[in-house]
Amino acid sequence: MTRMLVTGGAGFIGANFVRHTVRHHPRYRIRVLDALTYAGDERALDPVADRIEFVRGDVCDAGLVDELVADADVVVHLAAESHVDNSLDDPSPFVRTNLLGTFTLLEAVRRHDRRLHHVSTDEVFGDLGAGSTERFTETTRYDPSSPYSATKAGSDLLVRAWVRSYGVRATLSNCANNYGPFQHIEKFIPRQVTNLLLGRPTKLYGTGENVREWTHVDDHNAAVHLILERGRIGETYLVGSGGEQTNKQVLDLVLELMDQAPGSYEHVPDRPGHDLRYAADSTKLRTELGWRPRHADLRAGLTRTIEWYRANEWWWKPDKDTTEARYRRLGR
Ligand code: NAD
Ligand code: TDX
Repeated sequence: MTRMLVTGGAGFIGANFVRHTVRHHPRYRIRVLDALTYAGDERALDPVADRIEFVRGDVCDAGLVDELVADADVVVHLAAESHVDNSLDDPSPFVRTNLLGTFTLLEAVRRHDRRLHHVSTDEVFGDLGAGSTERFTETTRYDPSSPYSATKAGSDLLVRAWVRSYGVRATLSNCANNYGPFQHIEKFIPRQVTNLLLGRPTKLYGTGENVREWTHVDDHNAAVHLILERGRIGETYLVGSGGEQTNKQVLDLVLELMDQAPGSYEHVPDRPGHDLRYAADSTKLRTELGWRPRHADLRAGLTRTIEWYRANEWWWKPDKDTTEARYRRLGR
C-alpha cells in the first residue's frame, strides 16, 4: 500500500479526488487533513468514511503537518482558500493558508523527503484578451490579478524554489475552472443552479462576456493521478477541457436545462479586477501523459451536475442563506 496524505480533502475537488482514488486506485491508503472551514464538509466523504482516515487540522500547524507527512509516502496538496470574491473582501486567510500553509507543507516534505503534488490554478497567469485565441502555457509569465490568484502564484513559486534549491520531489498542475458535484454554492454554476431550484433570479456579473474553460472535476482528478504516476519531477502541467464559454453562454445553457427562458438573469455589479478570459493549453499533459477529458461535453456534464444539486438539497441548502447574505453585503 502507498500511504497518501490529501490536504483539503473535504473541499470540492478534494472530496471528489478522495472518492475517485478510493474507487479507481485502491493501492492508496488515504489520510485526509482538512480544517473544515466554511468550504469543507466531511459529509462529502461519508460513502468512503470506512476506507480513509480523517484528521481535522490546519495545514499551517507545523507540528501536526510534520507528523502526518512523516507517515505518508505521497502528499496531494489541495487545501486552500479558493474563492476570488472572498479574497477581495478579506485577503488575510488567503495569505495565511495559501502561502504559509504551502510553506509549512514544503518544509515537512523536505525534512522527510516525500513526493508532493501541488494543485493550482490557471488564474496565476492573469487573463487573456477577450477576442484573442492565445492560450496559457507552462511557460507563460505569472501575472495574477486578485489576492486569491496572487497567493496561489506565490505558493507555486515556493514549490518551484523548493524543487530547485532543496531537491524536493514535487510536481505542479494549473487547472482551469472546475465544475461538478459538491462544489460550494458560492461558485458561479452552483450559485445559479441553487437559485433556480429555489425560484430565485440568477446573478450575472457585469456584461457576462468573461470567458472560462469549464473542466469537469473528474477530468481534473484523473490528470492529477497521471501526473502522480508518470509526471516528471519539477514540472508543471496545465489542465483544461478546451471548451471555452462566456458566462452568459453557460448561464443560458443552465436556464435551458432547467426549463427557464434564456436571458432571465439579474445583472449585478461586476467583480473588481474581474479577469476577462482564461484558456489553458494542455498539450503537454495530453502528449506526455496521454490525458484526454472524458467529460468535455458541457451540456452532458451540466445536466448531471444540475441533477446532483436537485437530489442533494440536504448538502447545500443549510449554507444558502449565509452565502447569499455575504453576497448581499458585497453588492453582488
Ligand atoms: P474548496 O474551497 O472547495 O476546498 C478547500 C478545502 O480546503 C476545504 O475543505 C477547506 O476546509 C480546506 N482548508 C481551507 N483552509 C485550510 C487550512 N488552513 N488547513 C486545512 N484545510 C483547509 O476549494 P476547491 O475548489 O476544492 O479547490 C481545491 C484546490 O484546487 C485549491 O488549491 C484551488 O486553488 C485549486 N483549484 C481550484 C479550481 C476550481 O475551479 N475550483 C481550479 C483550479 C485549481
Ligand atoms: O454569481 C456569480 N455571477 C457571475 O457572473 C458568480 C459567483 C460568478 N460570476 C462570474 C465570475 C467569473 O467570471 O462567473 C465566473 C466564474 O466565477 P467563479 O465560480 O467565482 O470562478 P473564478 O473566479 O473563475 O475562479 C474559479 O476557477 C479557478 C475558482 O473559484 C478558483 O478556485 C479556481 O482557481
